Amino acid sequence: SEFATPQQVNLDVTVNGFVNNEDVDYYVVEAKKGERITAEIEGIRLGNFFFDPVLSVLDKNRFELTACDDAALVWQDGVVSIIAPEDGQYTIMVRESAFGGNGACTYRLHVGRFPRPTAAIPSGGKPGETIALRWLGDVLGERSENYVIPADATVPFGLFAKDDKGVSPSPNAFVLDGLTNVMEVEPNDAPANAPVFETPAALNGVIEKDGDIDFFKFAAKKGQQLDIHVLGRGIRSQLDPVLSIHREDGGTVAGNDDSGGPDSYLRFNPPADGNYLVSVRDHLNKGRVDYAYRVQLEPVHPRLTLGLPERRQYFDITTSVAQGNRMAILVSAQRKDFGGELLLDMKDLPAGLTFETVPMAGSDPCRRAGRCDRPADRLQDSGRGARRAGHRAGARPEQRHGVGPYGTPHGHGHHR
Ligand SMILES: [Ca+2]
Ligand SMILES: [Ca+2]
Ligand SMILES: [Ca+2]
Ligand SMILES: [Ca+2]
Repeated sequence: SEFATPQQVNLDVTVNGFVNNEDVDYYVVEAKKGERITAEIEGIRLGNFFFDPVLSVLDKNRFELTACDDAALVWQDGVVSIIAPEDGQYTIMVRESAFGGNGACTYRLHVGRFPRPTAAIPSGGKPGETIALRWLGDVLGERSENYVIPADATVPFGLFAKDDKGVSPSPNAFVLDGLTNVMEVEPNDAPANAPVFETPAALNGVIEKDGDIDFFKFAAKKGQQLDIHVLGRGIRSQLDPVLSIHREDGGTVAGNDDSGGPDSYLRFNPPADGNYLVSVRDHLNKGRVDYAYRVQLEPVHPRLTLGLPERRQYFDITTSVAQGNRMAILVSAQRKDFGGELLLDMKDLPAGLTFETVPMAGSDPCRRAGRCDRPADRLQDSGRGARRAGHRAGARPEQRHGVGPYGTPHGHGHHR
């Protein structure tokens, strides 16, 4: 469409569309002065195609009020919010970032008055506990609520912001790491003002303005190692964190900026008994009301990551085992902080199927095929049985940090 001939849409709808080459789509909405208008697009997150959308909001004079190409919250999709400065019409523009596009570039555009906070802290907790949640980054400002984490919550998990105007179209990331939450208390820009906590714990805060740095203090024993992860992008925050560990009497003993992405990680081996400080800041010393972080400090846990190397992203693996026949599945295993033999099992197989693997020795290069067998004499009746025997491989691979469908980092394969 053209700016002069946009498609009229109501507020609080989802528009399904697609972007062709050099295509720009215009949608116009009617809003009252002071109303919150948000547009959030799902393009690349639909997983159909490498479609990188850009959103803008224009007023009736074609003046751009706001625009967004990529936002950490929604990956390379965009999200824009305004408070309508006057009664009237506002135009939402959708295009591909390089003005490309084709029939596979489908999108879902959510337009409405719903809340759209860009961060929530604390950004994790224990199933069943009640937390004092702060919603940050909404164009109408911060909001707080008591929130009960469902006792049966499972990964991936996210929080949907709700108010009297609606519900966010996609959740904010929330980590179920079982750690005790510690909240920052400003001012904490100097070690002398650092709140004291005990490990293991998760520290939650915001680098809320340019130049902000947040200190926290804890006691450690010589040789008792800690794994320290800072989740910025891992909780879909725009913050690019820098982590440092300092001695109480001054001097930095460890630090990390990026660890396979903008987030920070280090394994801290305390050189002596005593008090230490953790500090978090932005790598460019920038800050914003939604630059949230979560620092996880835990003892070293053994981790196991299983993968199905033949799996394609966004597709589940289905294995069909023909009657009287067998099928092999390739499984990869990555051990961290433990060694020794691994034995795989597959639960809840359909009747008549058996599964067999040989142990993966500690010294093994990390791949092994599992085998499903289906003897001919066990399933006599047929066509139906044969179709039912198509079985989803149970060992879903763990995904990389931050690529879960709900933006919840769940690369931590803790085996406690
Ligand atoms: Ca984009
Ligand atoms: Ca802060
Ligand atoms: Ca601070
Ligand atoms: Ca970083």
